[in-house]
Amino acid sequence: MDLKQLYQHVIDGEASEVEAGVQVALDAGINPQQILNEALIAAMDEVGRRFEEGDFFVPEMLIAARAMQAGLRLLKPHLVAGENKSMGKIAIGTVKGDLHDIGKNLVAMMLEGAGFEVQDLGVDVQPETYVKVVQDGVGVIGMSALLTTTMSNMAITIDALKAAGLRDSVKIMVGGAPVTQEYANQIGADAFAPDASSAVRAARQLVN
Ligand code: B1M
Repeated sequence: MDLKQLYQHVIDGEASEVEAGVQVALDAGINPQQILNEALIAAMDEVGRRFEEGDFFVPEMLIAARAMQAGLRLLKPHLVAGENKSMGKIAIGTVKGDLHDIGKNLVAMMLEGAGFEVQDLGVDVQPETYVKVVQDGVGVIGMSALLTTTMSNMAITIDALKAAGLRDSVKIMVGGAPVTQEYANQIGADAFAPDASSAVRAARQLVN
């Protein structure tokens, strides 16, 4: 099984073929990060492109996402470094109105591997939920958004934290495909990360 074939199985939404393909690739000694980037993530980009062009619809996107997640479960133990020292706690979620969770899950997985205690808030996370976790003592929160229409809920969440008098008690990291460093600066986030490995680097800086 080469990576091109694996890439195609993700696009076609063939979960069991994706699982088998990831296993074969791992057994062949292919670097797990390369499997992730060149097959799984690249395939999701292509799925997004086809959706944009009207060749794919939501069901195809969903089936491809499930196939990707099946592959990701197998890759997980190979991607995470397994750091034992606790680096602190991070609560991470996908913002209100947004149901995309593959990227958020990947970031959570890498953070866990780097020794952070991760509280996964799930998807469609209301600003009040972030306020509550900060009230409960979490020092770093992560917000993910995949839609241009939901990005603004990052700013709304930051405003809710300010209104609750909690902005100075928490560090905030943001990310997701439409999010940029410029946007992070504009809304007053403390860090932006374009991908999961940079998210780990940024989180380390935030807790230091
Ligand atoms: Co959606 N969708 N989707 N979708 N979907 C996109 C995002 C889209 C770009 C497709 C397209 O048109 N090309 C488009 C958004 C357009 C826009 O706003 N500009 C889109 C749309 C329009 C929609 C719907 C509105 C479609 C509809 O119903 N008409 C709908 C919205 C539903 C909702 O959320 N309310 C919708 C639904 C869905 C599915 C449910 C079918 C499914 C999601 C399933 C799931 O997540 N469980 C889905 C999918 C799969 C996609 C694409 C194809 C793939 C997303 C993905 O998983 N990428 C996507 C196209 C694309 O992104 N190319 C698309 C792989 C993932 C590893 O990357 O999430 O970017 P990503 O995460 C990266 C980085 O961004 C970063 O690290 C990750 C790892 O490198 N990162 C962070 C992410 N979060 C971070 C947080 C951090 C730091 C870094 O700190 C906290």
